[in-house]
Amino acid sequence: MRRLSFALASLVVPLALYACGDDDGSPPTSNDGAAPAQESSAAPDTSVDAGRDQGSPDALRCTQAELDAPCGDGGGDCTASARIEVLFPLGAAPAQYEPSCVKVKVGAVINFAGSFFQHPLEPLGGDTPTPIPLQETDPPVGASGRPELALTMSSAGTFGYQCVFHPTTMFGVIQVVP
Ligand SMILES: [Cu+2]
Repeated sequence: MRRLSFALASLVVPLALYACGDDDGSPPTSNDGAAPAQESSAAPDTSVDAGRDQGSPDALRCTQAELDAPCGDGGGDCTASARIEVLFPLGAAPAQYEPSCVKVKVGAVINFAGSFFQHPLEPLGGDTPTPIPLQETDPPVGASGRPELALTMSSAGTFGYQCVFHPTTMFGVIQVVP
């Protein structure tokens, strides 16, 4: 008999909760947190400008103008450099990759330096296959004093990336030219 009572109680409680939730007239919450509806995409256009952030999950968020700008702290055309350091935070607070929009030549090394544990790196958008891996754990600390992931850009293409945790704050594009 005890067992039966327990079974009845476990049936009644969820029913009571359900009825209670129904009484307040609030709309269903099953859609909370869902991604916003995507705009229907027209014919594919693979140019960087066309891929700029317009709500598409794999949009590249650097313009070609940004990638063509003179190489500086913010990135740009760094095809004269054999190695680019892309810095991001060690702490949990998000901050944009520096630089975030970079153009280099085939053979250049992009050295990501920061906490991959706090800011997991993931490829997003652009050409495939991408040289940018999903990196969720910290590689060894390098000369920058931060965990470093050195990636050799072995083929031409345009490759997007972002932080898994802070995709609206931390994102970038590496364009590799012959
Ligand atoms: Cu992050």
